[in-house]
Amino acid sequence: MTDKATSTSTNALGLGRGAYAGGKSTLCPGCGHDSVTAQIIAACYELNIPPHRVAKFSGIGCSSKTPGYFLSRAQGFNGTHGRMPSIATGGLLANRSLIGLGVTGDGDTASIGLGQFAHLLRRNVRMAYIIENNGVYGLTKGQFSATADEGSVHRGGEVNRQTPIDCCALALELGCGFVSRTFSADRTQLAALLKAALSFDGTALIDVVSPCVTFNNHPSSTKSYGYVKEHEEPLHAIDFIPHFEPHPEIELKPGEVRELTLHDGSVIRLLRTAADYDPQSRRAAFELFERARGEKLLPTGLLFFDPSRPAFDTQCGLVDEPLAALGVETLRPPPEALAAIMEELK
Ligand SMILES: Cc1ncc(C[n+]2csc(CCOP(=O)(O)OP(=O)(O)O)c2C)c(N)n1
Ligand code: SF4
Ligand SMILES: [Mg+2]
Repeated sequence: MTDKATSTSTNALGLGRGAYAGGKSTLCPGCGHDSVTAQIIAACYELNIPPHRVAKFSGIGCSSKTPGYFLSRAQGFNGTHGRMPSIATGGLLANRSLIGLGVTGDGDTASIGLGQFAHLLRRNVRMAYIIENNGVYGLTKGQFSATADEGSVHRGGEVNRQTPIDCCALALELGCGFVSRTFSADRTQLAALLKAALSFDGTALIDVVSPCVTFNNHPSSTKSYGYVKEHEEPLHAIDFIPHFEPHPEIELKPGEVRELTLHDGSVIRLLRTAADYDPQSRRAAFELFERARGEKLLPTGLLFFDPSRPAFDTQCGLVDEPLAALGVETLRPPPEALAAIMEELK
């Protein structure tokens, strides 16, 4: 598997990268969101995902426009502001064969959409949920969003005095089994996390710090390229080995690598750093958030992993077939079944 595929290369489905492309981006040149789009295209191509099996969901914002720029052959629904989670929940329950991919902004998710986001997490809807987090409402000209750090300075000089909402800490609290944070300019980490999230059996959250070059990329912004480069603290080097690939042997001393297995046999391989962070410990994750807040650090990587909670469609006991494809004989119970129900209710 390589990132250096040429334009004539095809994946195992015989599709070129072009089959995973979308329309031309209309975002500002240099916007972090375009880097996320590029990695989504690469991840879907490299995972051999048939584009029509993906269901893209978004709300309103520059970030929520991006599903127009990748996988034009996928299914998609661009919802209203902050309401993407309920649309995604309905769509993914109605058709369990779809691969859910939500792209949203910090305003869409943490400001107007916070309630919807919280319920998606506690239900564990099976989808990759990407927040393109720039600390502002880019589309409406750069007002602070609910993830703007306390003390962050607006380009007009105004200081944010409010406590930020940490979407990863909230996800951990609400039982999410895949909590991660990365930076749009960290292509290797973002690529591995995207592939793992698309393969996870539950809600997989990726909070991507994705700078808004037009409204929030000045030196006193904590969501600028410069600030993130200086404060990012990668917890591990991360690699994703899909289930259909042989797992390469690597020459490392025992204890230097941690392998996390997904339900389909894919493996997330983490190369431990000196800090030896354990992403399977909730306590370690909460301590990390606390330390990061105090020391103004931005730990990135897989912050928490627990694949044990069943996804919402499994909890609901749904049939495998898309509901729209069920025949009338399945949907309409015979008179005896109705009689049995009536008998029970007596
Ligand atoms: C109900 C409603 N309220 C407000 C708006 C105006 N509005 C559009 S996008 C947006 C914020 C987008 O911010 P974010 O989700 O962070 O996306 P970004 O543009 O930063 O990528 C707002 C407030 C709206 N479209 N609908
Ligand atoms: S306004 Fe900001 S978030 Fe929107 S496209 Fe431009 S740089 Fe990106
Ligand atoms: Mg934003």
